[in-house]
Amino acid sequence: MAQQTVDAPAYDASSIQILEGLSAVRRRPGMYIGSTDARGLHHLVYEVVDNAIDEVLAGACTEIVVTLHSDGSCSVSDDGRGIPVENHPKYNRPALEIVMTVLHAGSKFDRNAYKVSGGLHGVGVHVVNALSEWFEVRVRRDGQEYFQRYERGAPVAPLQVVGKSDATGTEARFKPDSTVLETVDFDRETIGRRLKELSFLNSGVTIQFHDERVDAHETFHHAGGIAEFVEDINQTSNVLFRPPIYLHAKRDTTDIELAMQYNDGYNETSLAFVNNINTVDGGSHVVGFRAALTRTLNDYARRRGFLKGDKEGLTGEDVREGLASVLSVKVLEPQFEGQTKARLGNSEVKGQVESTVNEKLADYLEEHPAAGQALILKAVQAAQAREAARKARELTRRKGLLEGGGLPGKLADCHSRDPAECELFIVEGDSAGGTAKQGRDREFQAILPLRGKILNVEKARLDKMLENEQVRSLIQAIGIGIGDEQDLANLRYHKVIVMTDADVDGAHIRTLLLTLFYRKMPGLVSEGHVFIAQAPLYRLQKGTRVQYAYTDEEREAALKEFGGMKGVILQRYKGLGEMNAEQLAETTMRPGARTLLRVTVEDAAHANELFQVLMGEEVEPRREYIQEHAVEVTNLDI
Ligand code: 0RA
Repeated sequence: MAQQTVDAPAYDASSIQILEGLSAVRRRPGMYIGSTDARGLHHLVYEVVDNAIDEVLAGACTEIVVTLHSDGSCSVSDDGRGIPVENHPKYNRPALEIVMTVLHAGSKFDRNAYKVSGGLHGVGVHVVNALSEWFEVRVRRDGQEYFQRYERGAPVAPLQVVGKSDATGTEARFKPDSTVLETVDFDRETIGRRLKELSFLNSGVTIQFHDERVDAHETFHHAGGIAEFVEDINQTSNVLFRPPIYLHAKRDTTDIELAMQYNDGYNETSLAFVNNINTVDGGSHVVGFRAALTRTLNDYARRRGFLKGDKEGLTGEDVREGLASVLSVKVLEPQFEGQTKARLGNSEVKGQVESTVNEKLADYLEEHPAAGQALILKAVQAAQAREAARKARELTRRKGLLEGGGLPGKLADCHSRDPAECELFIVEGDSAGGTAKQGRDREFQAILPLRGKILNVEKARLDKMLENEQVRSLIQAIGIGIGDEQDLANLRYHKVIVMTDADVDGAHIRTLLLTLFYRKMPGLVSEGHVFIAQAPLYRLQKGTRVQYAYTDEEREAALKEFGGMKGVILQRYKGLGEMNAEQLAETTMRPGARTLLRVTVEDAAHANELFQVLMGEEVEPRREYIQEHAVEVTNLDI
């Protein structure tokens, strides 16, 4: 069939406006997608996927297929209604072209009531288009198949009819532009996590995910919705009751869904979403949920005689110990606040969530006495442990543990007293510790060697943790305290650097340390003070020429540079202890020469999964998992 042009727009004032809009996006991409790093890159994928999810919310779409192609492009196809193609009177060109090129065009078509706008969300497909080397869109609707291609945001030809089709839907394929983005390398796991999350949050959809670069394929479909999400979070834990508590209600125009289930651990994994956006900084919906949980469980505990009348009752922390929960609300006009726009501001939502949870959770407890008793006993025990921990803290305070009263004997401190320039290297074992001491710059680099097992904090409460010598040394050296008595202002080193062997044991110790920081000194991680030192895996020498390789790929590249294996001495480092002090300094410790990775905590659910697999009983999957996922880090050269 001959290709047929739908509409041939003249090059007029409105097209100039459009091009100006797109070049504004290309000039300041960060303003639209937050940043131009990996996070910004993945934001492009989420933007297109969110548009397909809007079709799901409108009840018009059940299948989404996301593909990472070998040519560096990503495609997202859906079986929704298809982006409208009819002429847009204001611009006198097809609506599709307006959606693809003009600010917030999508929001003009009222596709579903619960819109995501503001902040970094719902910026519009045109932003993805503007930041793509090319973008091809294929729309099936009204019996036709339409196609248009754009390059760096501008259409290269008018919209065309390319065939007939009984189906409806949209297929968008784009190649991110490496001249405006720092990285164009999609991370399968990052994208897969978000797609999985979306499939829990929108139980009717099936999302297929293909990574053609490595021939990996996954299908996400969770008819059980957020209740299944909670089961997934708890999959490696011992749960106190099954199935999770689930409630769903509508208050005014706000749609409220909550699933929760306790496990026998001590930590909380609670996720909250507003219109499918993960509000990591909480907000009014979370405040309402927490207030209702504390109030309802206290009422129940008192009525059932679990709390004596004179006792002060259960605190919020008590009732959230061992809690896994997913709260998903849909709000008509969400106001996202905070620097990363990850907190819900709408104050009316607090009361709506609070009254819903109060009412429905009380009903649940009446109808499920066995589950009620199990969870209330857990909270009462948490309250008792809190009291024990308070006493333990008093004791340790008297011993001077928490307030800089003395430093651990094994610490080789630095001279400088300016925390901003000071660095603490946490090293595995006395022998590597000795080498690090010789190799350091004692002016600003301190060394703390740790010996033996570090306590598994996932399984221990504060009072038990403080009995562990390694943990006490760390707390003393770092200086900010522990538990709810932390003060980041007392941090003694602005860089806390974990330096472990590049083997499985090293990865294990590293993960234990990061678990400790993440769980017990969260401010240290979120403020970016935790780093991982990257030690080389190989040393290559030919004559007087020496080169270090940090990965197998680098080793291969170095061998090539040296002109092959001939005459090359290749040394594989099995541990830090095999390097001499000068080598360790020049490869791993000295600013300017070393590579540090800054530890970020992106995704509480993901971190929880890692820690729980790590702490599980099965050794083999655990080892594999640790090696594969050891830690979420972003590269940072210092
Ligand atoms: C505007 C209006 C309608 C649908 C869409 C946009 C739409 C956009 C995208 C982006 C990816 N997939 C999409 N699917 C649909 C409503 C159309 C109607 O009412 O028929």
